[in-house]
This record gives sequence, C-alpha cells and structure tokens, in this order.
Amino acid sequence: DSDDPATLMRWSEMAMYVAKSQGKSRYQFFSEQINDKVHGELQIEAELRRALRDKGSELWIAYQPQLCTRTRRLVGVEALMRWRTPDGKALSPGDFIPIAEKSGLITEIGAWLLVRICEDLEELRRNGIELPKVSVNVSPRELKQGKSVVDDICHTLRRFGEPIERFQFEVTENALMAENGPEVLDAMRHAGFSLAIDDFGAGYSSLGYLKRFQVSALKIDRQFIQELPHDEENAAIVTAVIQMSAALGIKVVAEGVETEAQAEFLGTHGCDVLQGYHTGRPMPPAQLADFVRLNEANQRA
Ligand code: G
Ligand code: G
Ligand code: MN
Repeated sequence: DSDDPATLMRWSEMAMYVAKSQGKSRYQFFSEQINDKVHGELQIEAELRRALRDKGSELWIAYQPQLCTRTRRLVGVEALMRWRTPDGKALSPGDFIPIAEKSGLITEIGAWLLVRICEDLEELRRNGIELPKVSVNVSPRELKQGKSVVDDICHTLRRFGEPIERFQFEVTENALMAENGPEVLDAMRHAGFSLAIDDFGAGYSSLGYLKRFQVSALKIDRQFIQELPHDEENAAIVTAVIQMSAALGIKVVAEGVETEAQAEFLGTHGCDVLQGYHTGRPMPPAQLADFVRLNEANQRA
C-alpha cells in the first residue's frame, strides 16, 4: 500500500489493531476504510480530551427519571452523559464511550462525571430538591483500575457531603467477568453502594452472579419490553425475570418503557420500577427540577 517504509509500517500496524480488536488468530489487510476509521476515532479522542480539559462545558449530564410502577412516584434517576461539540453536533455516548474505553480516557471521564453529578445535586439542593437515588453507568474498562477507584469515588462524595447510599452503579453482565471486576464490585458494595445489572438478558448471564454479588436491581433490557404486551415470548421472559427477582429480593427496573400498555402490563406482573420515554426522557438538571416538583404535586393530589 505504500513505497515508503515508515508508512508501510504504520499502516500494517493499523491493520493489526483492527485484527486484534476482532479477536484472536485473525488476519487483516490494510484498507482506506481502516485508515478513515482509525483517524476518525483518533480525532474524536482528541476532541474528547480537549472537552474534558475545558472543564466540561461541552459535556453535560442528562437525568432520566425512574418511577415506582405502582404509585408513579420518582424513586431515582439514571445519569447519562451527553456531548455537544462546538459545531453543534450532539454525539451519543454509544459513539464516544467505546472510543474512550479503547484509549483509557474513560478513567478521566468517570472521575469528571462523578464531580459533575455532585455539582448538579448541589444545584438541585439549592432549589429545594433532594433526589432519592442516582444510578451511574460504569464500564468494564473502569473496573480495570482496581479497588483504588472505589476510594476515589468515596473521596469525591465525602468532599461534597453526598451520602454513599444515594448512589447505585450499573454494570452490564460482561463487567462481572472483566479484569478486576469482582474485586471492585465487592469493594463498592462493602463501601455501601448498591449494584444494578444493566441490559439484563442481552449478554451472557450467569444466574450465580446475582447471588454472588448481592445485586440490588436488575434492569431488563429494552429489547424484551419493546413488543409488550402482545409478544408472548417476551411477555414470558419478562414475567419469569420478575418472579425470579422477587424470590431473590432483587428489584426489577424495566428499561425503554414507551407506552402506557407496556407500563400496565409491567404493573400487573409486579415489576417495581419503570424507566423510559413514556415516564420521562433523559433531561438536563433544570428540567429535572420541574419534573420532580410536578411529580410531588401529583403524589399529593
Ligand atoms: O444515552 P444513550 O442511549 O445514548 O447511552 C448509550 C449507552 O452509553 C448506554 O448503554 C449507557 O449505559 C452508556 N452511557 C451513558 N452514559 C455513560 C457514562 O457516563 N459512563 C459509561 N461508562 N457509560 C455511559
Ligand atoms: O444501556 P443503558 O441502559 O445504560 O442505556 C440507556 C439508554 O437508553 C439511554 O441513553 C436512553 O437514551 C435510552 N432510552 C431511555 N429510554 C428509552 C426508551 O423509552 N426508548 C428508547 N428507544 N431508548 C430509551
Ligand atoms: Mn444504564
């Protein structure tokens, strides 16, 4: 692909990285697409690094309400990262989190995220609002740092006077098997945090993990919720997960609830918590304040 030895080396190395990212014992030829992809990712990584340095004015956090299925009272929120670049483009965490994971930048993002959440909670408190619970997504790569990450988290929360019990960490099923995963999750629980399994049913589940890690909540992946109540197989899966969780004393959160029919089905079958566009979209903190006030007023009425 080139007459120049240095370029040839660089491009073969790029091809090697692509091969490695797809598993062991593979080969991969270099192509222009690979060049574009690697350059695109490097550019996003550089911009993300800059955005973090700029005290995160492009980065903000959206909070999605979680409501009690029975009373529709707010029981918590999930913190979801958002990025609006200077040219007005909104990048989804689905696009930049995987890149941040590959480059290790996720560690800095995780630290930034927690501070920003504490600042948002402080601002809400000034407006007379205390959130019951905040769920934070943690990626497998963040667990790789080992138990010291839990000390760092506790340190930040102490600095802001935030109670540990207010925080829940969401991990996907594969995080339980990640390098240092079990130790870090144990340390989180011992420190007083609760754990939720995110996208439950979408990965490789080992039911033994639910017991082993004393999980507090299961979040049923939205692929199972989407076609409720008419899809009989999904209805059976969801009902079974709810029954199993109830027997284990684990709370069930339904993700991606988009219709009242889904909410009703979930209520009838004993699902504890609803999260989705139907009960509340991810929203900036100011809007969340209005949401909480309205929710409280509805509870009194
Ligand atoms: O909000 P959205 O649907 O675009 O999120 C896409 C994915 O990004 C979700 O799976 C969510 O768990 C993940 N995500 C959102 N915010 C964070 C974050 O702050 N840290 C990590 N590790 N993942 C996040
Ligand atoms: O993987 P995780 O559960 O963390 O992803 C949560 C993401 O799901 C959020 O980023 C949010 O944007 C998205 N989401 C939340 N509610 C709904 C919904 O009702 N429908 C769909 N399609 N996506 C949703
Ligand atoms: Mn989540």
